[in-house]
Amino acid sequence: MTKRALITGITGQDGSYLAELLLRKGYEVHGLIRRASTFNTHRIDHLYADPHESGAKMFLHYGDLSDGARLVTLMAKIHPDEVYNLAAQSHVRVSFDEPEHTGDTTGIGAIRLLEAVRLAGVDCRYYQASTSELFGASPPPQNEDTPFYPRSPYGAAKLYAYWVTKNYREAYDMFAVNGILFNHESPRRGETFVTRKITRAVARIAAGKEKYVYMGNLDAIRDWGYAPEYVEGMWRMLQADEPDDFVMATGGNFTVRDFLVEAFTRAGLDWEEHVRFDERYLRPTEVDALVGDASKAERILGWKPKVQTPELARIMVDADIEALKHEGGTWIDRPDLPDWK
Ligand code: NDP
Ligand code: GDR
Repeated sequence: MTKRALITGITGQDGSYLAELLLRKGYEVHGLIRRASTFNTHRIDHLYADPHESGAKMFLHYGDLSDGARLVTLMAKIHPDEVYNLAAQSHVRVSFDEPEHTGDTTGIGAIRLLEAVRLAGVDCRYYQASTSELFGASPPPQNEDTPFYPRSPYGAAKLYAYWVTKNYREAYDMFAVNGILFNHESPRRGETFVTRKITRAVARIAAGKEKYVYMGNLDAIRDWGYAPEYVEGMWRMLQADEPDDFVMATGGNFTVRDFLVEAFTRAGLDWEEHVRFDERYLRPTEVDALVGDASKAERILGWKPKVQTPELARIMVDADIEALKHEGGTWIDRPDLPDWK
């Protein structure tokens, strides 16, 4: 029997890699997309086949995590075997500007989806995209037993989503799990997250299109892994014998400055000549250091990432340099960034 998956957030970085993975594994993939006045499916266009054609395996449905009734209708219509809740207002800095919206989608959105599963009477496995931001101010290394101490409206909203997922597991015997994922990046990373902002700027500076990139706190420590490896971890979590929560991380310990050095050096540039400070990119409360201990995932799921942060930086710089050569012709190039990038 063909397995059926529903992915919320399918148009995002992780959603697109997960859709690719599941299609490769023979799944029928259903994705929730938001109606927008412009197309927002550039990351998954290469996977799409006209549903009128025989053999189409990916189907997109309009919906929004703020619309609970629609989620119930879709759940009843699709009857998925696996649900991956990846949708969220996922930008930490933006969550200070839009705290209520972030709470509504990133937090309450999760319970709307869990309720939709319950109300539609669907027997499925549920994955919640939890995050290392839950640990916030708790010092590294962080694992499944580290106390949570979120430092942003985003982190607090994800904390709610984490606990309702665990609660539905205990209250209704659902196979509902949290993947507590540390930062993971790729050439498909949103352009306003720090790694992609840097690698995109490196490409543009190397091509003479820009001279400077404006940055915030360079001392923050992160554990940056490679997104395609992490979506494989999500899938493994839903194939496990028992529902449980897992940290996924590389264990690497790098500052934003380290990432800058690696990325600029890859293009033969001196980062100090091109990086300037702008306090706009500081956060009212910062998460100083996130370094994950993913030994439980390795022990129980056999999951171990291969790509470490320096190699990731090189992959992303190379991809952005390549994308710039085809300026205007590929989805990767987006010259019209808003001013909060
Ligand atoms: P992205 O920001 O790239 O993608 C977010 C997705 O959510 C997009 O498809 C977006 O749709 C969708 N979305 C946003 N709001 C709504 C809404 N109200 N209703 C329906 N869909 C919505 O995130 P990533 O792919 O990087 O991350 C995936 C998930 O994992 C997120 O929940 C994130 O918080 C979490 N996470 C990410 C980590 C990372 O390092 N990448 C680490 C840990 C957790 P649209 O395209 O229309 O905007
Ligand atoms: P983060 O990612 O907040 O860890 O959340 P982001 O890339 O935005 O920031 C990482 C660190 O870099 C510092 N920083 C800057 N950040 C941005 N965006 N822009 C800048 O100019 C800049 N300068 C310095 C930040 O202060 C921060 O310390 C990501 C998201 O994907 C979340 O959804 C996810 O849950 C976590 O990772 C794990």
